[in-house]
Amino acid sequence: MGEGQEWAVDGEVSIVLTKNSKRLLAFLVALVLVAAACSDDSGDDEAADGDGETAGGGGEVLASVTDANVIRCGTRDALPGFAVLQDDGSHQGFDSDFCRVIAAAVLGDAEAVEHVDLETDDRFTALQSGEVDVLVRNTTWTASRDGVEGATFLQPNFYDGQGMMVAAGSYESVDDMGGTVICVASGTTTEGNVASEFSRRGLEVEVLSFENTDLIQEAFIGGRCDGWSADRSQLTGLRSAFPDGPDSLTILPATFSKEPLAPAVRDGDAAWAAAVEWAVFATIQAEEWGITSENVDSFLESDDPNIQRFLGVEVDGAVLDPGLGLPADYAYQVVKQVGNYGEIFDRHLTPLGLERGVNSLWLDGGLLYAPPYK
Ligand SMILES: N[C@@H](CCC(=O)N[C@@H](CS)C(=O)NCC(=O)O)C(=O)O
Repeated sequence: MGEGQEWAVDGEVSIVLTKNSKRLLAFLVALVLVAAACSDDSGDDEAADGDGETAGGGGEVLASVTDANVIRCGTRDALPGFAVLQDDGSHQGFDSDFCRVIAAAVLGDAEAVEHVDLETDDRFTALQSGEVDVLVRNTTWTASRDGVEGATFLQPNFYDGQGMMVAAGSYESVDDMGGTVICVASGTTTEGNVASEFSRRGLEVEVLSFENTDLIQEAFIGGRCDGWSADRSQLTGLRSAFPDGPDSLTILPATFSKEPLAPAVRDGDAAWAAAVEWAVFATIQAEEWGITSENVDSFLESDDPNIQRFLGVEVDGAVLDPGLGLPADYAYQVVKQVGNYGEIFDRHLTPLGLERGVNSLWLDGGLLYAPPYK
């Protein structure tokens, strides 16, 4: 993508015994059908053992999270706008709120979250080892990570792209930065992208990698870095909190990668993955219907059966249970306790000057689209 160019890209089945015997019967019929469908699935053992079983793949994490009544969410403590540890010990930010979205959906309590601070380099090990149940940590979904890190990536909560930040007045374009030193965080997509981008432009570069952003900032202030490269959203947040003030830094116009930042869970638990993913979808769908934390109660009286189902209201004498292992009112709890996608964005990212851009709803030309809850 060229300089100055606009960036425009692009269940264990959870059986809930209710007094409603009809519903149980319908469930058992569905279960038999699923089993039949699976046995028909000749030659594809992997599908039968995994996602092919709909709400049946794994479920251990979903069960352990429910038992513990808390979600251990891998995140960060010093990323302005996304996840910042406050003096009172709470976490504030866009990613922190998506940890709460998952807790509100699964446990009905947005505060049932243990925010686990992870260094960039340690995040996949923490996920693989079970130290955390989910990662919501400005983590880019890539093929290699999907393939070798034992991670299942879900609906991105922020579509980003990599950029370059420099001292104001020092450089106008990446093309002017041949032979410079660029500072990045280690264990990130950022490192490799800098090398590829400079090579693509026919420029020499030295990449200096640091464990975290505090160290990058120190090096930058100490004059060791000509440029600081990271996801644009991060650069925006970091610039806003820069000790010499935001105006002392410029983010160059070029965006030179796709960085879909997505929640990730450990491979092998399709039920847990589905629960997390549908929690994120709820924020998007709620925004599409104009349902907010403020007005959600009025929607409980909606005449629209789609909205009623979404909020866990009875339609034709039954509450929809799609077999995701989520409580019927999960979307209501997400919106009521945390808000819809737009509210979360406005709370944390709009104040930084970030625009919705590709993170707008599909109806507004963006990439955010939730499948129907039916
Ligand atoms: N999205 C990229 C970069 C994510 C990342 O970890 N960035 C670093 C560099 S800004 C970060 O979050 N640092 C926060 C910190 O370690 O303080 C990835 O998944 O590799």
